[in-house]
Amino acid sequence: MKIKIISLLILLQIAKSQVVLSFKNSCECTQIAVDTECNLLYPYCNWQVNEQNVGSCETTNCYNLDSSADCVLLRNCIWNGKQCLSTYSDVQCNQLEGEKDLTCQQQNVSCYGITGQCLSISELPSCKTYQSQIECTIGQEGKCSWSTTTNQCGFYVTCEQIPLNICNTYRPYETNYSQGQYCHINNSGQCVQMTCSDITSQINCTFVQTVFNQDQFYLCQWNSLSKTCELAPSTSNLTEKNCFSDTIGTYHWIAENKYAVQGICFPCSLRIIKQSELCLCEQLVSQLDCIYAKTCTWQQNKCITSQCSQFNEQQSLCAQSPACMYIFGKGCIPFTKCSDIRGNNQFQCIAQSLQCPSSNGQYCTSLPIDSSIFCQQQGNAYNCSNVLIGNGKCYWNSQKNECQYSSSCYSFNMQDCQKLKHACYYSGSYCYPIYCSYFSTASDCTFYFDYYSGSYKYCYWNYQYGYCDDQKPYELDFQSCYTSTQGKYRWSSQDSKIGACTQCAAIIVPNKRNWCSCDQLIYQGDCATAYDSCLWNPEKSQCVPLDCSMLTTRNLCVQNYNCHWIQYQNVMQCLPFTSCDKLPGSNSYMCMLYSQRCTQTDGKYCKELSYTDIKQKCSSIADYTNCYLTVASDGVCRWNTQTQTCYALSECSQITEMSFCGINNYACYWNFQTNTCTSLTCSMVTTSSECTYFDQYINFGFQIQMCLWNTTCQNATSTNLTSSNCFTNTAKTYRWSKNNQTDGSCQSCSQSTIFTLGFIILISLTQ
Ligand SMILES: *[C@@H]1O[C@H](CO)[C@@H](O)[C@H](O)[C@H]1NC(C)=O
Ligand SMILES: *[C@@H]1O[C@H](CO)[C@@H](O)[C@H](O)[C@H]1NC(C)=O
Ligand SMILES: *[C@@H]1O[C@H](CO)[C@@H](O)[C@H](O)[C@H]1NC(C)=O
Ligand SMILES: *[C@@H]1O[C@H](CO)[C@@H](O)[C@H](O)[C@H]1NC(C)=O
Ligand SMILES: *[C@@H]1O[C@H](CO)[C@@H](O)[C@H](O)[C@H]1NC(C)=O
Ligand SMILES: *[C@@H]1O[C@H](CO)[C@@H](O)[C@H](O)[C@H]1NC(C)=O
Ligand SMILES: *[C@@H]1O[C@H](CO)[C@@H](O)[C@H](O)[C@H]1NC(C)=O
Ligand SMILES: *[C@@H]1O[C@H](CO)[C@@H](O)[C@H](O)[C@H]1NC(C)=O
Ligand SMILES: *[C@@H]1O[C@H](CO)[C@@H](O)[C@H](O)[C@H]1NC(C)=O
Ligand SMILES: CC(=O)N[C@H]1CO[C@H](CO)[C@@H](O)[C@@H]1O
Repeated sequence: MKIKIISLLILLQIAKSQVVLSFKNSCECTQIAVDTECNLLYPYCNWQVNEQNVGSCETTNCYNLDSSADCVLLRNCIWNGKQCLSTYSDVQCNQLEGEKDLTCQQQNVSCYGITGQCLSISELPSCKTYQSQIECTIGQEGKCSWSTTTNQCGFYVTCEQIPLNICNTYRPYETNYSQGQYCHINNSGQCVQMTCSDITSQINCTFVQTVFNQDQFYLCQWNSLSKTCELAPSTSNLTEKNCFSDTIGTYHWIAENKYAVQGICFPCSLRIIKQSELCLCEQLVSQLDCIYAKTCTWQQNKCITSQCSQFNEQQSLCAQSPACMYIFGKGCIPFTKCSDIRGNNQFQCIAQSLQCPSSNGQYCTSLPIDSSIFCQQQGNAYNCSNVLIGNGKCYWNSQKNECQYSSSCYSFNMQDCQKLKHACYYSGSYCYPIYCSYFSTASDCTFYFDYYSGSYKYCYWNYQYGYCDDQKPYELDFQSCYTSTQGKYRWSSQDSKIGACTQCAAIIVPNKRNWCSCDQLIYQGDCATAYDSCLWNPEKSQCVPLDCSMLTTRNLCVQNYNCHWIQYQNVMQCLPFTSCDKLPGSNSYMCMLYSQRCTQTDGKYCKELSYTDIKQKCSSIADYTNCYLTVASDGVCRWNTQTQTCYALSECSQITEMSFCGINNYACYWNFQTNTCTSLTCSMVTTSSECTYFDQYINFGFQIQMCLWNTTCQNATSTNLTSSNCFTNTAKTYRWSKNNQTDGSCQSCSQSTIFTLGFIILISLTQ
């Protein structure tokens, strides 16, 4: 029973000490409120004034563009020599049918050659194959350069390769936001990348472009004391005047009202993601991860949540820290409750605390429960495009003149779809969700946003086979584990050589309840639901346990009571469980990577958890890091900072942090009104799919309360359940008694003599 709406939501800010700008994050036309900013986005957007004299920034229609140069800049437009046409599906370069005297690029900027034989860049020959200086212009590598010393055509990938005589003037490509110079000769006489500090005037101190990446800019800022230009660590110095223009149109200014100076320079592409997925400071084991985590402080060999007063000068960090809130005039103070923060729109609220990303018109509130109603309440295209919700998206339906909600890409038309970069793509006549393998080049292969789950997904380029694959965080190393997962995974030890990249939100509550064993699952539908441990044998008409070797990922393997994930013949694989004892591991996280039965350690090797061994209680753990979220024989452990002791959690109400309340999503939920972690009941669940059961205890939930959806979510008993929900709504402790959907009853499995110790992963793992 996972209640989506109560999980804490947060915005993902760029967490590094530099601001990387990319056109992929450009503002949408309708996010812009001012004509001067809208004009900067011409021809993509244009300012329109209606009969009531109200202006708005609109997406340009191909038919309204009368020059080839403007037309070809728009992704879905093609110039045919006379007019700009809208294409409903992609026209390949070799299909272009323009007037004879048009070059390919005059019809579509991404096509080269002469009409009739237009080629896309990947179809061009390599620069190296050109024999003369005249041919040496563009090849499959991009811009080609002729070397007068070797009389050969080649290409450059770094400034260092560029001959000094052309260093200052070399342009790998031109963009609208070109910083003028890409490379320059430094004081040692070498040709190097232009950086912020090479810029000498305040007016030009905006951003620098990375030489060989057309879509990567670094924000600079002017230091008025030293009169130098430096790399900007954040966007907090940007003002109403330069917020939009200095960020190549990817941030916009949100003020309290038209006349207020207080405001914030806000990324247009920001989305709200679930904070419950992010690591808490206390979960970070390695010092490096703690340093990367901007709201944490490394102190006495442990990582702790920073004091709010440290963020008085850094509003965006203050707003990101779950423990703090930023109040205009007061600075950064400990978080109390949303209704203590004034704000009459979402942006004012987010600027003060990401935990309160909405407003009732006067004070900030948590995010509205129902996104579709929230979207509908947005009365104009500007408000509709700027509203932030957790998953899904609000979009303006100009035919119906209303703001609508969609949870996936499929409902967007071509124009909207094409603007949802890194989330959706348009093909044929449909809008589809993006996934890693959609990206066809290493430079595009970065991340995408999944509207359905409301989360970012990361990709990596597989150089061996040349394709874009889903990132496998557990393969990340000490250096990149935390940063590459944007703070969702952490390195499991203080030592860079020993350890693994492990997920913070995968908090496991061991469960002593009597799960049904595979052979007890008589109904084929129940066996199918237990797909991660059982398999239906059609010949025998029986449900049989899965062979460990069939579990090919670590997560499926470690959850299975009978298997463990270990190295055998130099490969990590899933083998029948034998013992935890010989497996090296100095803390609980490392040991659980073999099997979730191995939660204990003697400091060097792992040990199996025994519920009866009193030596394995939380109170016997003396060390802070090992205590934190270790699963011991009496439950999930926590550190008491007052008494400096380790204890087992038993009640939801013992939890005071919002993100930690998600430790058992089937037992506790965060109440935004009272700001407390509270026990769940069936009646709190608002959707039928989440109406299953709840755990009556936070830790070793022997007891559950079954729920059932009957217009609302209500308490139920096994007699209320049917073949379709008997197994699921009883936490796998009851099964349907006959292999017939309509005949039979919902019966307990616990009569069985086999005692199964099961584990639940509360947050589904993706690796
Ligand atoms: C322009 O050409 C590129 C490269 O082949 C292609 O991906 C793109 O879809 C074309 N644009 C249009 C509007 O057809
Ligand atoms: C700013 O940069 C442009 C382009 O490189 C240059 O022409 C101009 O002189 C610079 N302005 C100042 C004040 O340095
Ligand atoms: C010039 O660039 C080279 C190569 O990056 C570097 O090693 C050298 O220190 C730089 N010189 C100065 C004075 O910055
Ligand atoms: C930029 O920000 C820093 C600290 O955030 C501050 O010290 C400095 O005065 C600011 N500069 C300007 C021009 O606002
Ligand atoms: C748009 O949002 C602003 C700020 O919240 C609000 O003042 C305005 O009334 C909204 N407009 C409409 C039409 O809802
Ligand atoms: C739903 O609840 C009503 C009374 O509240 C009850 O009569 C009915 O049988 C219930 N439906 C099911 C499917 O249990
Ligand atoms: C539902 O069950 C819980 C305990 O399992 C109980 O506390 C609660 O009062 C029950 N609610 C109703 C409406 O009967
Ligand atoms: C469960 O069954 C009882 C008795 O038939 C009925 O009163 C109750 O409304 C049912 N509960 C639900 C949630 O349908
Ligand atoms: C399931 O049970 C119903 C009712 O007893 C019976 O009519 C039907 O034939 C059974 N179906 C199968 C596939 O056995
Ligand atoms: C803001 C800006 O510089 N826009 C320019 C982008 O490029 C087109 C075509 O090269 C120009 O017409 C715009 O003025």
